[in-house]
Amino acid sequence: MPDSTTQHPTTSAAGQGGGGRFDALVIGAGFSGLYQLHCLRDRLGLSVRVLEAAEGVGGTWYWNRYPGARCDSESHSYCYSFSKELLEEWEWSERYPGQAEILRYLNHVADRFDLRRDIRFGARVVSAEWDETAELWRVVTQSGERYAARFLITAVGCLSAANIPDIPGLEDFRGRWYHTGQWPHEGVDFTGKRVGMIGTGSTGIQAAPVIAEAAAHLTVFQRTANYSIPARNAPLTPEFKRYVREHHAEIRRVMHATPNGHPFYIEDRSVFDVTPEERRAIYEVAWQRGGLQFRATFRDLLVDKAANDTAAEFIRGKIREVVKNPATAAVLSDIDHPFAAKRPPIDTNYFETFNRDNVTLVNLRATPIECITPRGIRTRDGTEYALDAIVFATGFDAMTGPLLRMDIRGRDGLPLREAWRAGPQTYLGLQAAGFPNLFTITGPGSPSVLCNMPVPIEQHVEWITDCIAHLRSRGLTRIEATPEAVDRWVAHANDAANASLLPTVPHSWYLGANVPGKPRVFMPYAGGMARYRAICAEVAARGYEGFTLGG
Ligand code: N01
Repeated sequence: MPDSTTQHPTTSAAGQGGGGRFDALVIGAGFSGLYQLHCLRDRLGLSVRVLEAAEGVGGTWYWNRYPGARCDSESHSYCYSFSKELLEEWEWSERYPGQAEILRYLNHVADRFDLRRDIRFGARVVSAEWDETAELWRVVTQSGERYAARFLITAVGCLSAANIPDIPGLEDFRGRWYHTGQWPHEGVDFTGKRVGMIGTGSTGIQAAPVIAEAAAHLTVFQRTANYSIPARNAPLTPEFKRYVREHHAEIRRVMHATPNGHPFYIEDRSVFDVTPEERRAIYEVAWQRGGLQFRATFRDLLVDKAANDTAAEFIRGKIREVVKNPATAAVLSDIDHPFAAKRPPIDTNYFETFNRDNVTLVNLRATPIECITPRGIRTRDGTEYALDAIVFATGFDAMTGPLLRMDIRGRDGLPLREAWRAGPQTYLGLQAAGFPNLFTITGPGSPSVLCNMPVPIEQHVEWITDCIAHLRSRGLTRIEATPEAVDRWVAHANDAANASLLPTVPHSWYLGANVPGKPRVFMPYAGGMARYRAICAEVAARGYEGFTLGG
């Protein structure tokens, strides 16, 4: 085997000593990093080290501890499916799992598969450089530890680089401020506090109702009004738990057959196949059932603006029905983009929260934030909102942010930041040309954030594992995407996006529009997970077509 000289450093249950040479390095110990470690170590027998910035496993669920943090995928689908035993022994308690329960699950996985002994916690990777002569990635952490490995796999998540807007005056604010993705582990007690929250994406929509219950007053600063569907979260019934236990294989089959990896099909009917009354009744049933299934009521919601308008108008009507103050309802329902063309949130009492006496909505489209003052937030009309705390629910430098915050350099020292200056360029979202043996789990150009995340994560991890096994079984040491394959994939991914309404929203984070100066490129692959899986399988079956293999 090409890597047989690799050392297998001694291990301890308490975590790892620093530095060393391995067959593979994995950056990140969330959903993807944990499974990648398991596959490479326990299936292929490789020496692997996972480098994780946090002091524990969990990734997104380690950091995002904000009030109300909960997954928008249903619990029975938001988990690994690679292990029958794991599926059978874990039981979720609610329809949508909360942050603490998901973190418990990932800790259980880490223990069950004995993963911790190969994870180095508190190890933030700052640079990774390809050494062409040795055919090794050389990786350095913030504390100066040095690692080397033939294969480098980023498992850094798509939404892990916090986006804190550059609003003048923040440094002078006398209260406390928080970003939802870097929430204090000990929690924050908002009792009796005047809280301002900026942002009304999925996170802000989850956090507002919970913060409003504790705070003396909550002021929500809304720049773009958003749709939201009631989650209808509830404890799982014994019947549903039994159904899940008895139908794992079937549930998984559905998840693998659908474009978004969720455990439900998209109805094969057009909005215009039914009468307006029938359509309204269908939307009503979906509204009452709650959750992301609302999007699955018709096949043309995401491709036909006129079809989408019917869903959009239904939801706007619901907002106006729920919110008692007509002026507030008008600001909340003044939504400027098609339904689900930005990631659609689901909520528990979000719009209802604006009926509380201690909640105020500020319309930043009418009066943008001018600055943060020592006492609070001042908008351009001169109003100063006095605050004890500011919550930034302002999202992430998505998909490319976590990769580009590291200094990754490929062949001839090519910086990834340079290669992606005009936006990310990948083959299958798995590799960039000029970066041999570097794999990006759920990288830009793959379905990733458009899906129920464990599905694309498992598919990528398994594909990468099979690919490395293929190389090793043939005595090969390297694999690299060709520039032609990258160009073809970028063109195909653009076509897939342009066939939908998704790229039509100018302020979407899918396009990088939430981060000033970021190139406007539609980043995820919109062709659907099932189709993507088939393409990846075909590429592998053809001897890794579009890649150069060598060594
Ligand atoms: O972030 P977002 P998020 N001044 O970027 C506003 C996943 N997720 O953390 O739309 C004022 O969606 C911004 O306004 P605008 C999910 O994939 C999953 O909520 O840019 N406002 C927007 O309202 C989700 O999509 C789950 O005009 C500013 C908000 O901040 C993704 O994470 C839960 C501003 C940011 O919304 C990101 O969601 C939560 C400024 N300078 C999240 N800058 C689960 O499944 C930004 N905004 C549990």
